[in-house]
Amino acid sequence: MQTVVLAAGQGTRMRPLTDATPKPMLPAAGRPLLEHTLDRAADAGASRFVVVVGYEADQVREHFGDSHAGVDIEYAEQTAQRGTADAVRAAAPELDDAQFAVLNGDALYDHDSLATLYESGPAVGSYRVDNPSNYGVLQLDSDDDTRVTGVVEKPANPESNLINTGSYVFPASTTEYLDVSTSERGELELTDVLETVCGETTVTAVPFDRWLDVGRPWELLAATEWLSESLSTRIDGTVSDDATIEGDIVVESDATIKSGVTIEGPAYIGEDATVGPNAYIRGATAVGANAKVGHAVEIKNSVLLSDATVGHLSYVGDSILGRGVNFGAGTTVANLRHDDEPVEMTVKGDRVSTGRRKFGVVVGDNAKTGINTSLNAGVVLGTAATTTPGEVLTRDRWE
Ligand code: TTP
Repeated sequence: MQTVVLAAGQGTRMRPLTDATPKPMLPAAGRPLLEHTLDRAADAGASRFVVVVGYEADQVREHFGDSHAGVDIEYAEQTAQRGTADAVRAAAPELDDAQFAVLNGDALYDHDSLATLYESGPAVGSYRVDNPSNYGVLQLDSDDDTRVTGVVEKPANPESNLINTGSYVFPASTTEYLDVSTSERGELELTDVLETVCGETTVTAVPFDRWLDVGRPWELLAATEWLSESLSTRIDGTVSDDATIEGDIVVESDATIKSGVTIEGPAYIGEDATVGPNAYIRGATAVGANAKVGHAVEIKNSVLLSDATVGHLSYVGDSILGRGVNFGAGTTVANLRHDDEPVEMTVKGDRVSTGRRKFGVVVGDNAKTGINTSLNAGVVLGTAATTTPGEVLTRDRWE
C-alpha cells in the first residue's frame, strides 16, 4: 500500500535536541526514528513511500535517498508546518488513485499491529491508555465499538480510553477532504479530515499492542529502551580482552572498547566511538558515532549523539546528550529527586512530569560543561551553552 510518512514537523517540544536536527532523524538504538518506522511499514506491506519533509528537509533526503528496505521513496515538501492535514495535502499530488496509509515519522508502532492496520482499511490505529484526557480520544459507534465516528482532542470526560495513534488507512477519496479549517490550536488537523471520512464510510479502530509517540525528550529514552530490546549482539569493532560484555551489544566498525570496561547490555556503540578504559555502561544506552566515553565514566540508560564526549570521572544517568557535547571531567548528573517523585522538565514554558522516577538532563548540541559541574535532575543545557568549573546547575540554561 502507498504510505505517506509525515516528517516535516519542527519538533518544538523536543528542543534543544531539534535545534538543528529534524525529530524523525533523532536516533533510537543507533538508527533514526524514521528508519525504524520505514522498516516496520515496509514489513507491514508498504509498496511505496511518500515522505513529507519540511523542517531541515535535506537531512532526511540525504540519509534515505530514493529507497529504503526495498521500497521506493518520493519526497513531498511542506513549505510551512501548518498541521498534519496540510502535510498530507502536500503529499496528495504524488498519490495514486487508491487507498493510502498515513504514519507519523516520529512514532513507533509494533510490527504485527501495523500489518493488521494495513489489512483493515479504512482504519485508524488505536491504543489503550490510562490517561486518555491527554490525547485525541476515539469516538466509537454505540452499536459497534470497532467503528470510529470521530476523534475528540483532550476531552475532560473521555468516552473511552482508546486513543488515536496518528496512523491511518484512508480511502482514495480522502484527498477531496483535505481542505479543513484551522483548529483551536491553530493547525490544519488530519483528525478533522478523518471526521469527514467517518461520515462517508466505515472506519475501523485497530487496537495496537504497542505504540510510542516520541514528542518530548524522555520519550526518546523510552524509544531507545524499546528498540534496544531487539538488539542482538554484533561486534564489528575492537573489544579489549579484559573488557566485560554482558547482554546484547552492538559494537559498530572502528569502535573501540578499551581495557577494564564493563558493558551491561542492551547497548549500542556507534562507529568510531571510544569507550574506556575502565568505563561502565549499563541500561539501554546508545553511544553515537565518533562519541567518546572516557576513563572511569559511568553512563546509565542514556543516549549520546554523535561526537559527544564525556570526560573522565563523570556520571551520566537517564540523560540525552546532543551532537558534539563535551562534558568536562567530573561532571555529575542527578537523576533522582529526594522525595522520589517523578522528575519534571520544562517543555515550551510549561512544567511537566516526565513520569519517570529517574530522569537526568537534556543537553543541546555542542554544549560544554566545566570540570566538576553538577547538573540537577530535569535540567536543560541548551545548544552551545556552557557551565563554569564547579558550577551547580539547578535551572535550565538555554544559552
Ligand atoms: P507533532 O508531533 O504534533 O508536531 P511536531 O513534530 O512538529 O512536534 P512539536 O509539536 O513538538 O512541535 O506532529 C505529528 C506528526 O506530524 C509528526 O510526525 C510531524 C508531522 N507534522 C508534519 O509533517 N507537518 C506539520 O505541519 C506538523 C504540525 C506535523
